[in-house]
Amino acid sequence: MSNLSEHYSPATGRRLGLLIIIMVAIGGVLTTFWAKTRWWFPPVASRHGADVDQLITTTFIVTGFVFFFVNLALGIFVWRFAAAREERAIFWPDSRTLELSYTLVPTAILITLISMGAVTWARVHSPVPRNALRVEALGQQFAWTFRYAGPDGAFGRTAPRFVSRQNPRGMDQSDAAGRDDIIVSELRLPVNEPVVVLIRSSDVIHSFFLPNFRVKQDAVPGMTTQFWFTPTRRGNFELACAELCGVGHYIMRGRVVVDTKAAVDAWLADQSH
Ligand SMILES: [Cu+2]
Repeated sequence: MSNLSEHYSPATGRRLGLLIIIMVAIGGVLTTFWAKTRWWFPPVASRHGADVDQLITTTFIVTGFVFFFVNLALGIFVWRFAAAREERAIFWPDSRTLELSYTLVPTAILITLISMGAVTWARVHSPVPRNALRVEALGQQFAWTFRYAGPDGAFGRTAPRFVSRQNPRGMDQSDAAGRDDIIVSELRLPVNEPVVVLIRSSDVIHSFFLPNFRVKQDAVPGMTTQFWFTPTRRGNFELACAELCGVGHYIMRGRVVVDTKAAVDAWLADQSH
């Protein structure tokens, strides 16, 4: 029976160890920093978005340290102990201190990260403020349209039996509340005011994704999902469908304009006649 270690020299072990340290430990970290300059999140434009970013940054720092030191240690051990023929590893049949520390330290770190996530999640998904502007977003292959309640502040009734090509929302024409509803193809929101988007789909599952606002919520046929947030910056932003929903998925984009309340109100008044 041939001894495997005869085929490997300490030099091979050192090269392999060095490769792990350079490629994984150092290369992985540098690549992340480089990627951060070009493929990172777009600038945040919502109140809760800042909390989400903070959470992601903290998670990256903690897991980044673990990633770096674990792979550094792996590289060092491969370097140091490769092809050591006579050496026998030092081991403990059991070590209370060691076992407790490698169990409790990761547990504490994970519980901290998960609690921070749970707190942020609870804040993001807290009850909708009473004064929030209500807008309905409808996803259909392959576009988004929006409905504002109009001057009466109430959405007209909808029902599945009214859904047709001309009436993808299923608006009930006999409901007076729906007569002044405003249906538009772009979303305009007042800055620094809470908005709740009621999200629907008329065909398959889509996903209402506003990268700048750190908002992502599935649009599910047969139900209304929702997401409330507060835009904090004026400007034009992208809405994308983030659920592969068919051949035209890639064109399923929309525009979100955030402006002063007066400008949005004036625009809405303009749409209604
Ligand atoms: Cu879609």
